[in-house]
Amino acid sequence: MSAPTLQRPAPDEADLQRHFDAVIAAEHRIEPRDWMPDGYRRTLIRQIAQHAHSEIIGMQPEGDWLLAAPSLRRKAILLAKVQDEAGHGMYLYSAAETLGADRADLTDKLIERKQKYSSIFNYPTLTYADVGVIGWLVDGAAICNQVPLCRSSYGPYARAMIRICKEESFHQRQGYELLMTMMRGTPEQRAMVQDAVDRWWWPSLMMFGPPDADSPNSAQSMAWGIKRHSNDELRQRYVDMSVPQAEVLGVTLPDPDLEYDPATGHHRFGAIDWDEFQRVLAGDGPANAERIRRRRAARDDNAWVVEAATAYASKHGS
Ligand code: BYC
Repeated sequence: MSAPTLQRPAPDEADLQRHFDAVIAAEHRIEPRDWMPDGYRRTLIRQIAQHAHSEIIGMQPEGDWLLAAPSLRRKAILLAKVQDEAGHGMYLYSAAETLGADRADLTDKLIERKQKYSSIFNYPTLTYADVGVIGWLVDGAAICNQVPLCRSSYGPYARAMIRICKEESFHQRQGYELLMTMMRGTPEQRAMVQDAVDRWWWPSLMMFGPPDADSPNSAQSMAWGIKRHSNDELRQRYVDMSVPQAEVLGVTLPDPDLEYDPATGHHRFGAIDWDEFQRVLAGDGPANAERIRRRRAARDDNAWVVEAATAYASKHGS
């Protein structure tokens, strides 16, 4: 007669939920094999996929200047930056895969416009000053938004963000250095920088998402420790950070209502055009159609490479 096997009863859903809540309350990390509520998994896949899509689509506006960079040095810097964005996309798609998402399925959802990417990348880069302003303002906003995500409650996302933020800091500095160089140049170069700042300032404020009162996901995402600060908190932090940088650079931020409030220690700023934001999200920004068209072409034109690599891998058992 064989000895009876001792089996612990499987924990029921309420136990699992209690354990999950305790991990979140203790500010520990949830890891891929841990039980998690379906809503937590869905929210993470949504946010991480959108973030990955933003990195990949974000290669386009700057990539447009690779063949027209003004010097070999600028070209090498820009090439490295655009390659970094591809790397960020890869880390993030990998993080989404740990949640059970399929990478090809996410790419399809981006192309079919079932998942979003950052509104900012639907604006065109008209001059080389835009490359500098993307580095300064867009990467600056990204750092502001993403440093707190290094403490996100989901382990693979938080760890991916650490490396991404280090690289984003380099991106921000290269942008600022490029703008500093242009501002020390000719009146035409200074005018190009001011024009780029005028076009990118308001869209960069929109990167932080809708106002807290109109942000359907914030409260739950903050309760789960996915987001650490609200959209408006981060936007304010970004404005406060950018004003002194604009002064050092010698540019004017295009907001007549921008003013320091000594009572709060923050800068008040003017009304954001949320209609424009909604139009861009709905697919009607200046470059939405072009961004998706190129992404679709990249998938379709390169499908044979994926097929060949898959066939090779299956033959060689890897
Ligand atoms: N653009 O409830 P909310 C980069 C959507 S990469 C488009 O506040 P949530 C870089 C939002 O998704 C920059 N959509 O949402 C790359 C939601 O839609 P769904 C990307 C936006 O998630 C290359 C709805 O509006 N960074 O910097 O709590 C070169 C309601 O919003 C936007 C990240 O992805 C927007 N701006 O908060 C250079 C960071 N804002 O899904 C630079 C990670 C909101 O309900 N993501 N929506 O249909 C986040 O931190 C958060 O997802 C957000 C939004 C703060 C963006």
